Amino acid sequence: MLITFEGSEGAGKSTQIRLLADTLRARGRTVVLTREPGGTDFGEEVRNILKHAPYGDRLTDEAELLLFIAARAQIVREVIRPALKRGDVVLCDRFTDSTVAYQGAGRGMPEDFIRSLNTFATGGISPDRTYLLDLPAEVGLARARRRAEAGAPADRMEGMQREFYDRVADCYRRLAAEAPERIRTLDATLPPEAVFSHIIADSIFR
Ligand code: Z5A
Repeated sequence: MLITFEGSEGAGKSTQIRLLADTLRARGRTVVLTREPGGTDFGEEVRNILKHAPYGDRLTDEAELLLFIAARAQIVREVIRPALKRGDVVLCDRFTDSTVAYQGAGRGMPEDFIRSLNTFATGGISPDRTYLLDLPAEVGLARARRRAEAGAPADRMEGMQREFYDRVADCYRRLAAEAPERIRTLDATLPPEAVFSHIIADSIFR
């Protein structure tokens, strides 16, 4: 089973993934926890370039898109596919929908092209379930601001204008409306335990 978590920055994806991994492991499941961009040696280097490289401001939108896709091609073949073959549960912090939302709606690149690149990178693997942690852009930005004030390093991907994050959030809501059988939308303004109670009540965990 491949389960992905999507949403804006600060929506609580990492928090929910940890809760779900702990619960599934306590039930005896083998869980592989991974993230995008990242999850492999190559992917983590790409992540560093995308988020923190000093020349990051000069990275073009096109190069950025292809880096996300390259990291995805690697994680699918090196981590996700083998884990699914073993019968493990794979929990992935962001996946294909992020590229549609951020590079498509956010950066304004053609969605059809991004979907084709996603299919190329994944070899057609699609999540069995996606949890969309839906959060108004201003709440996510405030959570990210608090993190920056607490000393987190500057992040190239978090420097966009408010309109960018509104487009991302709107795109996620549209994707959820288009694929209700896969994507479950959760109110990420609720306390973490309340959000998790909705996830663990999902019939796929019975
Ligand atoms: N990106 C892209 O553009 N295209 C792609 O194809 C892919 C990614 C795959 C990855 O950054 C960036 O890459 C991301 C999209 C882009 N960029 N932006 N901007 P990342 O992995 O570093 O960050 P993130 O994915 O945006 O996650 P995050 O900011 O680390 O947040 P999170 O994992 O969703 O939330 P969290 O760490 O669990 O919680 C954040 C804080 O809120 C923390 O202090 C928690 O204690 C608190 N929190 C968590 N849940 C709650 C609730 N329910 N209430 C109140 N407070 C909460």
